[in-house]
Amino acid sequence: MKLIHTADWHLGKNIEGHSRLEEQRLFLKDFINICEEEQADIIIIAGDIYDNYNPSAMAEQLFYDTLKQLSRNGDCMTVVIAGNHDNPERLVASGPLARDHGIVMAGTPNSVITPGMYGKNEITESDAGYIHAIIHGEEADILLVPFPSEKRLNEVYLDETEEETKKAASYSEKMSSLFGSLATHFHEDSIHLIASHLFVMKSVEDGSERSIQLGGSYMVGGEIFPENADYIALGHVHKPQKVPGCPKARYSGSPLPFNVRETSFDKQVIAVTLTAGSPC
Ligand SMILES: [Mn+2]
Repeated sequence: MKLIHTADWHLGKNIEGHSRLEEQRLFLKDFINICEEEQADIIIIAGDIYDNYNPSAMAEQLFYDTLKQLSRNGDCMTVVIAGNHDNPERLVASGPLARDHGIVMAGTPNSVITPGMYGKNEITESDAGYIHAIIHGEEADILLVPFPSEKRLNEVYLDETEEETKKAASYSEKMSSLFGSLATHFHEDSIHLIASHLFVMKSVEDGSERSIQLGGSYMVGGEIFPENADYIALGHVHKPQKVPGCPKARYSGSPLPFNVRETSFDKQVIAVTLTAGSPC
């Protein structure tokens, strides 16, 4: 299975009053070509599709037009999760229409995707934060954890511990417990994927990210991710990098520089070849 991972498009972003929409349009044209050339089976867009909660009609139109072309008439599955910049309800509002094009949209960690056909591929099983998909005959378990704010995380944080202990648990402990319970869905003979939008400690920011929360209480360690994940597609940090302490987790980075510091390194999208039971 060929996966293409991207994130942090920030469609509709202005810098000092200058619109970046034309540059974003050029990137997306490139991106559509890359996905076509690679014959991607699945595309993950790991959050921050838009730059703010109320994107312009032009930004929305650019997004929908791109999704339609990425779909290759429903042949490719595209998975979209919300980042901290996105309005989760608004982002997924087009979900029912997008489904015929193989597009799967998750706004919050407790989103449950309806099983069934998504374009030419199928979701056979689902739960909050989890789908099992059959894509071109290959099976994949995909954990979807859109930007988990403290409030949204508390809505899905369930375990056997007492109420008091639960309250005292740190953000990182809750995230670790969430991924632990989601990973129980992993089937042995399937590809194991994770898509999330969060900040992992020791990752290098370069200033154009809006802090997920001041004081760093939303930071998690690389060890919170399940060890048997094959690939972890992350969004939030705009510089492409492997996640310290978790080599299977990567930030694709944003496709365009959003501040001067970001002009010193190359931007990228990531292509990953996956086979169940062997390293990607
Ligand atoms: Mn971002």
